[in-house]
Amino acid sequence: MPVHPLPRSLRSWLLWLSLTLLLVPGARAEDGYALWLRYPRVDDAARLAAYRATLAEVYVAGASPTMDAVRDEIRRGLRGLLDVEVPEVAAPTRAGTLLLGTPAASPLIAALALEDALQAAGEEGYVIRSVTLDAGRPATVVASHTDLGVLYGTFHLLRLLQTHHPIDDLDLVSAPRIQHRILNHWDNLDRTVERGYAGFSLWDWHKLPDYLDPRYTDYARANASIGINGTVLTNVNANAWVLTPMYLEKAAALADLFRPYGLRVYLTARFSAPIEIGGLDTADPLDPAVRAWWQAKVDEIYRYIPDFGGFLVKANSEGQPGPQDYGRTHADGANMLADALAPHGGLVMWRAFVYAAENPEDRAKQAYDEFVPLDGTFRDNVLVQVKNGPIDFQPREPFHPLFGAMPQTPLMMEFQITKEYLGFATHLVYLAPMWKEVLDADTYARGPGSTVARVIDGSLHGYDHTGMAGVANTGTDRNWSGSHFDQANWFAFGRLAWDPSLTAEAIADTWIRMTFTNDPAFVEPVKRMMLGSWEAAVHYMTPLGLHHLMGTGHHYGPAPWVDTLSRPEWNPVYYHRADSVGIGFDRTATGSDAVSQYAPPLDSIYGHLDTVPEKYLLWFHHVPWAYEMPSGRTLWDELALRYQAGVDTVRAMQATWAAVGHHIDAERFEQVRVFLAIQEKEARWWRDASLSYWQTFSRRPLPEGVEPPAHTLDYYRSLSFPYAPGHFP
Ligand code: GCV
Repeated sequence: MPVHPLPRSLRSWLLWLSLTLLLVPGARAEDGYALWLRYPRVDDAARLAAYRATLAEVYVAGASPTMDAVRDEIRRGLRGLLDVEVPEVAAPTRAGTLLLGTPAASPLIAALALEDALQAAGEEGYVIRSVTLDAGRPATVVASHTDLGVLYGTFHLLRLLQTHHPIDDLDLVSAPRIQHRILNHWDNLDRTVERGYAGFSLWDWHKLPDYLDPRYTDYARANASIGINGTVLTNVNANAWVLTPMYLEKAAALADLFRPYGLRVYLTARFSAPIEIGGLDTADPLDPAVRAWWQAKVDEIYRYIPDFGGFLVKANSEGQPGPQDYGRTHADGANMLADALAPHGGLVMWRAFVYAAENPEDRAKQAYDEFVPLDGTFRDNVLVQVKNGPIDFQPREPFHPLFGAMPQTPLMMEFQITKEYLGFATHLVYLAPMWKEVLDADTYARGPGSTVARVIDGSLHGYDHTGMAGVANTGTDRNWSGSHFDQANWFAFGRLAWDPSLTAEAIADTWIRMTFTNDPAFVEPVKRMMLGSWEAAVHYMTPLGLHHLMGTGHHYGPAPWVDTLSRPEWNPVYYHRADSVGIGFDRTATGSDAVSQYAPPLDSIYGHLDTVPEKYLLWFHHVPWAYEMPSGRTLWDELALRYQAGVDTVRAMQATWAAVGHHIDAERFEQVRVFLAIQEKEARWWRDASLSYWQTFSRRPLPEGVEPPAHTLDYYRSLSFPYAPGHFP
């Protein structure tokens, strides 16, 4: 028998690696660090020749740190994609000049009569156009009113090359539909990341402000490439220390690095900071000493960071201090901070994620009850930041009823990019379809067509400020997001914040081409896999409107049986209400009446069993196990088959991946392959644990086609994960 010094799995992996290197031209190990900003040589010879002719030289107008970033990126991009050194010239010399700049910086660009298009592009938007210069020479221009717009346009042009689009007849105008496109880092000063599954925090606070990790610049590049223009550096479960001079100096160093990329720095404000670091004995927002303290603190912050964006605040929620501790309202608290920030042009993003243990009302109703009466009482520089759904980033939720219900208060969207309730970094779940479902939902606030997207882009109510926040999924892992496919969610968040009307499919298509390859034999199946991945996770975790069934604290895996936590609304049994009759939360008029928080006709659509969309059935209704579903099956059978469908889809994803892997590098292929295997195992766990538990109520057999559980319910109940990542009790 031959003796193999290496284990079999490692041997086959090495074989795979060497075969890939031999067989796939240009395939080399990739670790994912470059994100979607890989610039590999264009592998279509005709396209490459056309690009080289159209982009034969580069003229960059203007000198500023942002224009330096433009120069750096175009050089980097063209060097990689065209595999030639494209010269930078002081004036066009031949056919095929790429002109990058503002009309203010360049008479040449000013002479191109782009004014109408530039007007439409606004401050951050840009124009990309194929033009003819005086001498009759064809050229391409990327222009904007601002240097930042030129940078955004440069990334767009590179995207066209990366996705192999023709560029000889361009006429594009692009402007963001949302003003504040912001990442929320739930990063702590000790570098742990709440709900972070990609290692530790990117911010190395201890070495800042002296050591500036080159990764900070790549972070800024990545964000600028997708139009993100703000970053909240710290966790909403805030630490007042970040407002002390020592930390402000560190935050300022990051702000200085990010500035050329248009990325503004924001911080979270702990409401009790005047007590904790200010030596006061109250944080009452109406107390003159407290107000003076915040004013002085804000003035100080602006001395460190002259373009500081403002504060994000979680108050009177999950134990965080807030104005209600002093008998004041959320508006009193937000307005105090807003008054301090207003002279500097700063914003307050005040979160509507509030619910209280003492409040016996359905948790799904509490934020609406709290905030709607305050509509119109917030200062002009306050935005209320609302999670996409009324509970908490569940695998699927109906849109939050606050959207459409506060016409006089700018509401901004809060999505979660990190996958706290969606399988952490190992499960492949592409989130754009979920975000699109919410953005495209009709609130009916002003009749049909009053979509959530129109609420947050300000067009429905005429808001002065608009914003979209995404809870970041980045960390120190080499691939930034913990998995290669989670990069797609960061990318999709930025693209949707720029333009919520983009489709999930178009975003996936672009991302796959930039991140892996343009080969349609890879792009098409992988795109289909991504587009079906969210629904698959909903099926194997929380089908038909079920929600909040995850393990206590860490939210890893199923634990629908938990009923022992001190706060009722922290127990999964609060949400599913399973009994011998049926399952689901009655939120109709006979139950908590949460449906009444939705505008007509949605209140009635959601409120009746025969009209409620199946996907929200158990969110709004307690439904008998024997209830006949539109499919003709009983609810029990339908539920069980949904769990099975989720598992089956993951298996199909595994097969897809195995079939297309040879189109890409072995390193990324292998990690995705293993992660899909983990996902399949955990999808079975979800199915088996959940169905075993539901069966104790339904007392019905599993329908044909559903695999029997591998273990007993007691086994699933016995599992415990005290060290699951992302959770710091
Ligand atoms: C930052 C959920 C999460 C918490 C998070 C909270 C919030 O409850 O589990 O980790 O805290 O949402 O959004 O404030």
